[in-house]
Amino acid sequence: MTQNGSLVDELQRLEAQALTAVEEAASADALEEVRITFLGRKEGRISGILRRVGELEPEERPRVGAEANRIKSRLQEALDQRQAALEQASRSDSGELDLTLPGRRGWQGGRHPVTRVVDELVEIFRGLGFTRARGPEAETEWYNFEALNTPLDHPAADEQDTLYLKGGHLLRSHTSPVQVRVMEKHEPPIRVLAPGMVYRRDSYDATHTPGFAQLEGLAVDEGITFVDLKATLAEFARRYWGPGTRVRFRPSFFPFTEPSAEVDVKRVVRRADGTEEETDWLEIMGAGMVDPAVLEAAGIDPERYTGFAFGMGPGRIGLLKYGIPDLRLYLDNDIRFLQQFSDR
Ligand code: 2NL
Repeated sequence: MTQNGSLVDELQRLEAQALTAVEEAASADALEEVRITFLGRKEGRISGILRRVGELEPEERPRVGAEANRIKSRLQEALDQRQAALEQASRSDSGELDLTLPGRRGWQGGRHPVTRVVDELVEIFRGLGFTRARGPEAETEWYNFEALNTPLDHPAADEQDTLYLKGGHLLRSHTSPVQVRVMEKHEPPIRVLAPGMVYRRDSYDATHTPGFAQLEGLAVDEGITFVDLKATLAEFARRYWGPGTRVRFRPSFFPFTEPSAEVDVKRVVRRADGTEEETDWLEIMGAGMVDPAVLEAAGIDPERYTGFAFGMGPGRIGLLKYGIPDLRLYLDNDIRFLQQFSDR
């Protein structure tokens, strides 16, 4: 290879290095460094090579000069482009902010309306000494029925009403099994809440869905009477719906409580003109004294302890609270519905 050829080679290696350095320059200052390093008149590396042109035969000099000029202008072009790109970037992320533009709100999730109601109910009962418990949604016949004084030939345990899984389990049809599990594990005094989803074989229409939220409560201790049940639920109702709320107990039946009652409330609502009006009686829950057979099945001595229990549907309470016309709205996950209950 001639002397000439190796100078041209050196120039081309410099060209490649210079173009990489231009692309990697992250600021105007860095870019100016690159320019000085390669194109600087005195110390620049291209000038350095051109200074050695004198070592070549005279007829070889023009080719080196021409190659150097081509590289210089190519490099200048790359420097200009890179400078424009850096300027553009700095303008858009700091220089020309329009401070008068309205802010952009990010998406933020919110609690499902039923979850909101559950949290409010749990919070009120927490103030009355109850804590929240959880348990499996796939249960055994023992926990869902037999321990609750409900024999398997009872209509509730029928395949018509209950969703059975393969392998002998079923989807719990109430959250009572959670409380049975609590009674098995803990000595009284017990004051526990069991909110959660429950499942029944049902139609899917405005007033029925095969899965819905339930919230049950249980208190077991020495000396608990129906008076404690009435006082607890009346206090709850006044904390949830306001001090003027009236509570009514009507006789009823559940296999797991004796005696049993349906609980109704009459709310005071304020009209637009400021005057007040009482609503009709609304059925909000079922309740009763825990049947001694249920205590016994969970390993609690019914001679020593008594208890009360209640169960309500937070979804149903939400219907009243928010004026929701159709239970299916809770399960459709339509963002236009859910957004109305966002926390902000
Ligand atoms: C309703 C009625 C009720 C209970 C649930 C219960 C639980 C245990 C023992 C005794 Cl471990 N009772 N739960 C009692 C009465 C009524 O729910 O209408 N629920 C939506």
